[in-house]
Order: sequence, then structure tokens, then C-alpha cells
Amino acid sequence: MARERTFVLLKPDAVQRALVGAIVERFERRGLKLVAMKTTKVSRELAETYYLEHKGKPFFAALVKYITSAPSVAIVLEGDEAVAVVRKMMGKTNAAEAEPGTIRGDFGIQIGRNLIHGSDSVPTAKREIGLFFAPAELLDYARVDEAWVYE
Ligand code: IDP
Ligand code: MG
Repeated sequence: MARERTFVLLKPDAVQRALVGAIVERFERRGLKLVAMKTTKVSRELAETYYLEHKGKPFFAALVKYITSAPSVAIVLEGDEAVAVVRKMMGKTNAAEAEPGTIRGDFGIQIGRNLIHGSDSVPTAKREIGLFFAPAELLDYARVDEAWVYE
């Protein structure tokens, strides 16, 4: 088991639909530690850097418009296998196909309004955390329940 940090963005639809608390609660209850969290309006420049891998795809312009349209919440979470655990909790990219019990499967119904981004690997997480947070914003601390979340 590797203790990892992963990056999550609660997209503008999550904020506008007042789902931030419900989503963060799931991560906290799972045992994932909040290392950093802030409300932020993603700029076009940041969106194009952050979604560089999708540049040229037919949905790219709509994706940038969506993500820059209103505030988002940027989060860094830490825990064992945090990258894979968060991806599983998010569910499939297309919310219409996401399993009930996942965030997208419980709260979303379209691919273009799928509420949440989560890093797909540890190197991607490092890059994305660096795009959204300064090193001093990432806090090191122990949660009081850690001895009961981990053996
Ligand atoms: P992921 O968010 O599950 O990692 P990616 O394939 O990395 O999925 O796509 C990034 C984001 O681009 C998706 O979360 C979604 O917002 C958007 N997106 C991906 N494919 C489509 C599409 O076919 N139509 C509209 N938006 C899409
Ligand atoms: Mg992705």
C-alpha cells in the first residue's frame, strides 16, 4: 500500500448545485485526509494547460467553457492508494453510465456535466496539484482517527 496524494476538482456544476458538502463528506468518511481545499475560478489559460491532453478533441471548446464558467473547488486528498480510490468513487466519465453509489452515478446524468475531476495517476496528480496550489498551501498533519482508519 502506498500513501498517495491526489488532486480533485469539483467542477462548476457541483458548486452551482450545492453538492460540494455531500461530495467532500464522502471523501472524509472514506478516510481520505484533506490536505488542501479552496474555491477558485479556473482561468482559460489554466484550463487549457490542465486539459492539454484533450486539445484538438471535438469537445475541447465546450469543456474549457464549462470549466471556466463559474467557480470550482480544488482539493488535495491523501490516503492509501488515493488516486485509484478516488477514481473508483467518482465513477465512469459518462455520468449516464456511472454506477449508482459513485459520485457521478448518484448526482449526474451527462458526460458534459459530470461534476468532478480526479487525477488518473500519481505523476498526473503531482502536475495538477502544482497547477492549483503553492507548496505552502499543502498541509501536513495527522487526523485523530488515523490509528483506526489504518492498521
Ligand atoms: P475523466 O474526467 O473521467 O478523467 P477524461 O477522458 O480525462 O475523463 O475527460 C476529461 C473531461 O472532459 C471529462 O471529465 C468530461 O468533463 C469531458 N469530456 C470527456 N469526453 C467528453 C465527451 O465526449 N463529451 C463532452 N465532454 C467530454
Ligand atoms: Mg482524465
